[in-house]
Amino acid sequence: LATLDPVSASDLAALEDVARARLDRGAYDYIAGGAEDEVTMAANVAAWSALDIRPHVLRDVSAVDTSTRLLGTQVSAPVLVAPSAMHGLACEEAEAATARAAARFGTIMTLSLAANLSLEEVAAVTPAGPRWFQTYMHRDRGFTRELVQRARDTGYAAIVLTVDSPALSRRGRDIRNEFAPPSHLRVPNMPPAPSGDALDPDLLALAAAFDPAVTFEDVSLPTEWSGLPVVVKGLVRGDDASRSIAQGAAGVVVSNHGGRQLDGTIATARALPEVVEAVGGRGAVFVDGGIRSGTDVLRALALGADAVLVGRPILWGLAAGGEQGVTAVLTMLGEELARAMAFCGVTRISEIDRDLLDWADRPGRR
Ligand code: FNR
Ligand code: LAC
Repeated sequence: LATLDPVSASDLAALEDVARARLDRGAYDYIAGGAEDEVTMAANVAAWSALDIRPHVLRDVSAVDTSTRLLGTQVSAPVLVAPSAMHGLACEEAEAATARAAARFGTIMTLSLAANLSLEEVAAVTPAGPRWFQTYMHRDRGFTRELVQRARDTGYAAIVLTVDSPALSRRGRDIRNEFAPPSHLRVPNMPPAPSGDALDPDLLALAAAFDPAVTFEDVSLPTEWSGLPVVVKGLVRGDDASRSIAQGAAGVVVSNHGGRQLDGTIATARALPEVVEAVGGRGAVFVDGGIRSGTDVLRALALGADAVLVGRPILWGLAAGGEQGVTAVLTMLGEELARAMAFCGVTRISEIDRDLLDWADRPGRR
């Protein structure tokens, strides 16, 4: 393999090619794949590209600033690291490399419950963060409470409560590959398996500890336990978003888990406007799924999102070049966003609005 200079990879697709060449087939497919026919996974990407932009010209764009504030945290660009399981599949340093890259770039690293490092280990490598911690509601509420209190005690600034996984999805690639994570990987934040904390070879068995009986009434529990704000991740409907906020969530992530849960779910770009309207400024609105360029970030912000989360591209960067590769991905997205803003005649994140898109309800649209 040629040694990679990730900064020279011209775009995310090129980085994915490098990652594909470096990873085992099983690991690559686990990351790249989705549920069932992968219709939603593809629709996520296509729906962003389908949004036509109406750039302004002749405005002074000599100084473009992509920085913004999210739930009290200043970030250099509204591009966050999505929670994703087992970074040890992509890189030996695992989540430590991802967290360092996010901190260096100046954005929030969302650590997955299914990380290969403990939340304390990741906090130790990036004490200043910024970091959020993602979990599910476990059947064992006491375990969940201890987890979010450990997150608070080690400087995580918010709890991301993922709610789109009440059942196990069927992922054809993993079934065909008989994918099992390598036995040296641990998932130290998960409830202990009967076999100790070694990773269960049946990956999806991990999800057996998640409580399918969780409801809106439970949304406020992590805040009651830890004092941290809760962001509800994995909804695509305005009514669910509104109810989450009414039950005490500080924000929501419009997400279909990157097409890894219910295939056929609406693309997140298409679901976002309804959620923005229903939340009506009462909380933060984030979105993920298929964001592959800075122009996509601009589109999401134009539809009313406060920020985006990025999943697979982070893992391609990690596999291709470790910490440096993740830094390259975030830098590419940040620079592309700044460029798209300049082309659109806007210099601040707060100036990006729906008027920049050829939107169906725009007056005069044919
Ligand atoms: C995920 N995702 C995810 N989400 C979550 O809440 N907890 C998790 O542990 C994981 N694990 C995970 C593993 C892998 C390999 C992937 C690709 C994704 C979903 C993730 O947070 C996000 O919603 C999607 O990845 C966004 O879509 P894109 O950017 O990958 O298209
Ligand atoms: C996944 C789980 C771990 O999407 O969230 O693979």
